[in-house]
Amino acid sequence: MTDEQRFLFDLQGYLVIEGALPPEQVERMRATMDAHGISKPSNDPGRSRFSGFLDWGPEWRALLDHPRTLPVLRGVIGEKFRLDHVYGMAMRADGERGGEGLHHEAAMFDYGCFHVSHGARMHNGLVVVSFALNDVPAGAGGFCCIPGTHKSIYPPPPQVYDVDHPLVRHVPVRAGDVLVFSEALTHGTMPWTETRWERRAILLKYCPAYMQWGHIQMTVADSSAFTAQQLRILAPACAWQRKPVVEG
Ligand SMILES: O=C(O)CCC(=O)C(=O)O
Repeated sequence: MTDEQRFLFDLQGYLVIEGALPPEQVERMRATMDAHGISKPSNDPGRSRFSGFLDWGPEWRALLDHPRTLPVLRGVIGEKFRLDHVYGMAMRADGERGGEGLHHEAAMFDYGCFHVSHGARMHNGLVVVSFALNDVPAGAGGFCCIPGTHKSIYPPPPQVYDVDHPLVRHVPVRAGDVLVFSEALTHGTMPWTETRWERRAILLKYCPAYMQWGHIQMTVADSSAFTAQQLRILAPACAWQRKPVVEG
């Protein structure tokens, strides 16, 4: 993780890594989505979700420990982290407005969402790595947040939990970019308005190795297809004698 990335993540609660996936790979991944029948996308973030893609081949499995995101995960969570759960989002501009508005705030420790500094480093609970498979132009919809709320001291007043509130920032990205954010950030999804294409995003949610956020442990169809490093990321939660993700 670079000093600039560390500064930005600490300041805003999110950062964007540009051009992590080359255009040919993005194209192939979109085609794979089509082949798996990810159709009838909805503008309701809650109903636009799909899963199972870690079993779709090496390019999908490689998202787990992508060389551009791995250093950031090591920097914001630490050397011992795990994948908690994943889902993709396929959103269509259909005028429907869905349920997943702004949510979360700083210091939701009991809920596994936190961002704190101790000594010379930051510690985060649930952290999201979101790969964009389509361009998200300014104002098109998709991820939005109130920058800095991952460490605000006072609870946000109810009126800011509205995607139209002036404090809420939309975060534009290009296909192939990755957005990394803390779940302690007040964030949500703006309705998708770009009619020429859908929003397609792949979200991987990581947490410290000692913690499990979701109520079920993630499973994959064939664990022999994953590398030893990827299997360390997929291992169930534990603290005692946990191995660092990156060996050596
Ligand atoms: O990318 C988005 O639209 C936001 C996803 C979200 O709200 C979350 O991961 O908790």
